Amino acid sequence: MKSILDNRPALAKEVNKVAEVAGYLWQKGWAERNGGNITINITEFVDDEIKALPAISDVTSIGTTLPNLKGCYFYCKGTNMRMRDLARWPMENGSVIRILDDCASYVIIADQPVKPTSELPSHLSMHNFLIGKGSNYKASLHTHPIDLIAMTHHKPFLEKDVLTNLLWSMIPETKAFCPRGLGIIPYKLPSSVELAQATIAELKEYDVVMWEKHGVCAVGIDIMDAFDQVDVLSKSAQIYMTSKNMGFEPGGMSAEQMQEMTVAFNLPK
Ligand code: 2HA
Ligand code: ZN
Repeated sequence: MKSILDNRPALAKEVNKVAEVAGYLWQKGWAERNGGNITINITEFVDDEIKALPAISDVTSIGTTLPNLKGCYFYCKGTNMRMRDLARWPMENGSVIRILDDCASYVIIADQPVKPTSELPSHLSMHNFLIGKGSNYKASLHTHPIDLIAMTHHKPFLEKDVLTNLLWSMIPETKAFCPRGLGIIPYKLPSSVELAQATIAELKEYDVVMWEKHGVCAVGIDIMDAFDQVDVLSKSAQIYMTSKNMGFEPGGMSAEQMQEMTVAFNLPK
């Protein structure tokens, strides 16, 4: 079967990275059933032939207007599709969409009419925000990491930067590779425009945000970068939990050790 990825190695490489990450999400137990979603801004790979491709779906409303997305193209995981299937067949469990000139609706253009993720309003709002601030980030990831979600069931962890500082202090790499920390968003209905708006408000300060009792949302240069940030936070959460399971409160790196690290690695705060 013909695919939009045929003879487009640069585009195929990005979609293959999505498939690789989808496999990791499944292996980690972060992607039960259809859990989680991924979108990638692929506009830079769009040539005249792709621009001329006809719609293969009806025009569908996004639910919000996103002015920076005019003429943009995204690869999106399909709604109800499973990460474990996407890992093997990314173009059967996801599709490419074109944002229409009203900036409030889209059509699917390839390969098959797979309806995009239920979290499309929040994903596209994040891309709209990133473009607006001139960011080179192209990927948005939502997933359900067991350890990090469990931590949001404890009220004191929902205060600003409590989890950021706790997780950073478990192992030096976490601050080095997730230098902006972890934002917290109080529980909101999945897929809602309210959740999308709260997410972009937090992205001003963080690259990874927690949706209380639901999951994380991360942005990055590519999908690997977004995944790696969640992965280092999850590693820290595991060290915390393992220490608690051994019956003690982990001491964490001291303020001096954190400061030394921040200077040595030239980190922001
Ligand atoms: O796609 O994770 O939040 C399923 C979800 C929705
Ligand atoms: Zn979810």
